[in-house]
Amino acid sequence: MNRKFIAAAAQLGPIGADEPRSSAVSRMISLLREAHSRGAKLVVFPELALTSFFPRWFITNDDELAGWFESEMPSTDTQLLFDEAARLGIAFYLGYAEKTKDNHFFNTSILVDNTANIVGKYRKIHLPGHQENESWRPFQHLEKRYFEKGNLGFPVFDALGGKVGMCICNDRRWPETWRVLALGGAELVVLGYNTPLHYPPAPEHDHLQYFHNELCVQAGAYQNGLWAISVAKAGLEEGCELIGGSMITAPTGEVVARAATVGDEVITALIDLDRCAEIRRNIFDFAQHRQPDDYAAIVK
Ligand code: ING
Repeated sequence: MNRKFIAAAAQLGPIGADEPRSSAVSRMISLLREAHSRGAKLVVFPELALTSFFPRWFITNDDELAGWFESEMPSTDTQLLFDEAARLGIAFYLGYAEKTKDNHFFNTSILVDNTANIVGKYRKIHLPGHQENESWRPFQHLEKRYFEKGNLGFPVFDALGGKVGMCICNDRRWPETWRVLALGGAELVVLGYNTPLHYPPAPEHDHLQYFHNELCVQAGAYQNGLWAISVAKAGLEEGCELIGGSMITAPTGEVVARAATVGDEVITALIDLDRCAEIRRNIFDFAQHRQPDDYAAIVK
């Protein structure tokens, strides 16, 4: 049985602070339909895709902060997205801010199959940024303040005829993310991100943000012999320029599709999960060549 299917990255442009979730959802439904017209069976949306990237603000009012989170999934607004995806027979990845029933807060992603069932959940482990308001910054990055570290590990799920892993944004910069998912059998990793062009602690790296984005994903894909679909929330969002650069990357590390804008944009590519073997049976055959006895320092 061939394991080929068309996959799409559904990049989103800016989402305003006052833009209702229903607006973001209707934009995502338009992208679903565009992806469907190109034969897509999987659509990947960005990190925190329902709202503006609120960790850029120092929020002191607990109710205001809680307003950025979803306490149910699907919610009334997102039910429309689930319904349309099922109608079109499309599986999707959605990033959102999760508030659990027992009052825990995570930067979360879900994998939803083509019958609107949530078949996988991941909670962001590598939380970048800082805890306290740092007034020297032109904008904050308070993920460490607003989210708890993910508590689900790096799980891999049976979907799309193969093994699919998820991660979120900063996770993609850490080689451990990709390797743990590959050791779990992942043949495809899907992820969303919100990455500012300006990095206040090291402005001399601003011109490198697109390069670092591609470097991390291409390395992750090649060094672990897996497909990667990485999707931006992009554009000038509430005064903060977010990079685009959504990509579909092959297990060889080749970028097979790349976004050309910093707005709402669909890119697609034919994914052949069996192509992972070209890498995983050869150069990165873990059983043959990997030497974990010599890697202890990594987990100390
Ligand atoms: N955003 C950024 C990311 O890791 C960042 C934070 C930007 C870290 C630039 C380092 C350099 O892509 C999120 N949301 O993690």
